[in-house]
Order: sequence, then C-alpha cells, then structure tokens
Amino acid sequence: MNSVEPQPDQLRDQDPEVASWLQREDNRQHTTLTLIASENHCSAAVRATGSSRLTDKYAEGYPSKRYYGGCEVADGIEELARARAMELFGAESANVQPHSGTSANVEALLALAGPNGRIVGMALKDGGHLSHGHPRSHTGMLFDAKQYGVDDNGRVDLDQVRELVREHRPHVLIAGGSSYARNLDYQAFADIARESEAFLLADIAHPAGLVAAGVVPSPVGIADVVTMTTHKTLRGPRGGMILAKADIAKKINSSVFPGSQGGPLVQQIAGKAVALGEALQPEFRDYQRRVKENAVHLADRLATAGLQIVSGGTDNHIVLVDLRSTDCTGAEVEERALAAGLAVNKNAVPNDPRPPMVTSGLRLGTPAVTTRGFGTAEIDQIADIIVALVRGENPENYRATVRELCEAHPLP
Ligand code: DSN
Repeated sequence: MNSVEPQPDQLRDQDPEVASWLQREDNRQHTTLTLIASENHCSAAVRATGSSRLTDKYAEGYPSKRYYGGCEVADGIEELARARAMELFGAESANVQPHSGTSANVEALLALAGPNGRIVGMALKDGGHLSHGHPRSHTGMLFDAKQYGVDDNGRVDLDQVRELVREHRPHVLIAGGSSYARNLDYQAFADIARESEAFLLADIAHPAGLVAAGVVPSPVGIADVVTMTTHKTLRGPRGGMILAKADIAKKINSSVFPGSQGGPLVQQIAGKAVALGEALQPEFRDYQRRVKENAVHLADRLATAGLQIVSGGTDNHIVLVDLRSTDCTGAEVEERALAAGLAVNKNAVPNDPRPPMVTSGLRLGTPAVTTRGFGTAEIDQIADIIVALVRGENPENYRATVRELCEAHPLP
C-alpha cells in the first residue's frame, strides 16, 4: 500500500502501544472502502489542525469576550470559521462551537423550546435521528416529543406532519434525518411550523456538503435554525455547527455557551475553518455533484440487480437497501461486506420487524469513495460485489478486487 503514513517519532518512541493502534487504523482505512454514509476522508490540511498546539488552549466565551487571557489566536480562528460558514451557506449567523451534531441539536432545542418544551421530529426507525426526540435520547426525556414517519413509498407524509403539529403544538418542528435519501420540502415544513407558531429546525448533518454546493435544496433562509455536523458530506473535522436567523442568534449562542458546553475545541474550530475554505472552492461543487451522481448510479445498479431500495432511489448521497425480500439481515450483510473490505452499516428500514442490532436494511453512502476518486465505473464494481454478498457468495472472493480498488484510489 503506497501511502500509509508513519506515526510521528515522538508518539512511536513514547507510547508504541497507542502508536500501533493508530497505525492499525491507518492501515484499515487504506485497505477498506468506506460506504458508511456518515463518514468521509478529510484532507491532510484539516487533519493537521487536530494535532496542533491549539489543543492546549482554553477559550470559554466568544471572540473578544473570553474568560481566559491569550485568546487572540482562538478569536481570529473562530471569527474566520464563522465568516466562512456564513458566506458558504448564505447565513445570518453561525456558531462553530458545538462538539457534535447531537450537541448542536440539544443546544438549539433548549434555546427554542426550553426544558419540558414540545418538539416534533422524524422517528429514528423511519430515517430520523436519535436527537430528534427518540425516547432513549435526552431529547426524548427533556422534551415532550412526538414523532412522524414515512408513507408506504418511504417518503415523508406532509399531511401526517401537519396533523401532528396541529395536535401537539410543538415549540420546535424538526426537518431532517440520518437515513433519509430524499429531499425535504423545507418551505412546506416552514409553512406547517408557522401555522402553529413553532420554530423550524432543519438538521442537515447528512447533506450539509451537498447543500453548500447547491446540489440539493438549502433550508437556510427558510428554517429559523439549521444544525449540522462538519465531518460527513461537508468533509471537515468531527464536530457540529449551528446557523441561525439573526434575531435568535443570541439565544442560540447562550445555549451553546454557557448553557451546554464549556471550553470550545479550538483545534476542531481551526479544522472547520479549513474545511469551509475548501468548500468555498469551485472543485468542491464538482465533488458534491459526483457524490450524488455516484449514489444515484449505485441505487440504479442495485435495483436493476433485483434489490429493493427504500423510496425507489435517492436524491442525495444515501442509498437505503431493504433486505426483507432476501434471506439475510442487515447485520449479516454488514459482516460479509467487512470481510470483503467494504465498510457499510446495518440500518432499520421503515416498518422493520427486526431489532436495531440486527435490522433488515443496509445504509450505503458515496461521500468517502467519491473523495477517493470513484466514478460510476468503480461504483458498478462495488454494487456487483454487494449483490453477490447478499446472494451468499464468499466475501473472500472479492477481497483482492477491493484491495486493487483501494490501491488505485489512495486516501487524500
Ligand atoms: N452517526 C450518524 C450517522 O451515522 O448518521 C448519526 O449520528
């Protein structure tokens, strides 16, 4: 394998045990094709920020209003990240401090609904996210949460959303999901929210990069608040971000700090600034266009081979395969795929009769392999391997092909 990076000498010398785990992860990523829809490979420039001295710095507060001295660099970096985020998404304000997408959601919900407030979001089992009011998430405990689902075609049923909102009168309506492959009609969601005087929160954790590139519709300017992660299609470091309309920005900022978080991770904010700078370049649009093209192609190829695709296809980077008409579970195919060198994840499909650790579905995504330079020809090869694995063929028969694809398409 040509581009596995050696661990820094200091780490190897001081702690060979940890260094060897890191080396093992490098090797795993180099020799595995990531088809997990929420993962990507960020640039070396983004990764460099994570190992910088910024990791040592406390900077509680916001630029120019910190509770520690020596924050001039942290201020400059946070201002830069905020300015780039606002430019990229056309937003009135940006908070780049949330540690994750779930943190961003909890922070925004606490700001807009308050403890014990009412919220409505998409159910996890239908493609939503834990932090949209699932009973095991604090968002399902702190708030009085009701959940909407999808119809028999795997699409959000706006009539059901409207009915639920009229009945439950939420403070916040959430539009967004983590295994939903179709565009959402943000204007229709906003109209439903407005009718009941609710705020609209759009969670674009998954399609953030596609939104930034204009490849899928943007909720910015329609939703009151937009939350996201920075490491999925946006291809930055791990973390979260919140965009808000100017009139609620102060509330959101107070909910992030001091409401829910202490010191921001300045090294992650620097990584967000780098990734946002990359996303402002013309090549990023082309990358996102190819992410979607590859996903549409993958869905078509799998469907042509006889696999069922939830909602019949995709509008974004996600392909959700329904395995109920086959002999296998999501967990079985996940294990076979890994043995062949493909990282995928089992996922519930709407009305799934199996438990979450088994499931009847497979969630696939194209962001990471598109970063490696995959086009539709390589997607065909991957799709054919997945079909063969679902049919019960031996994963070992495909390991060499996957390795060749990895070698021909090294990590950034
Ligand atoms: N981990 C995210 C995903 O895989 O979609 C959800 O939190």
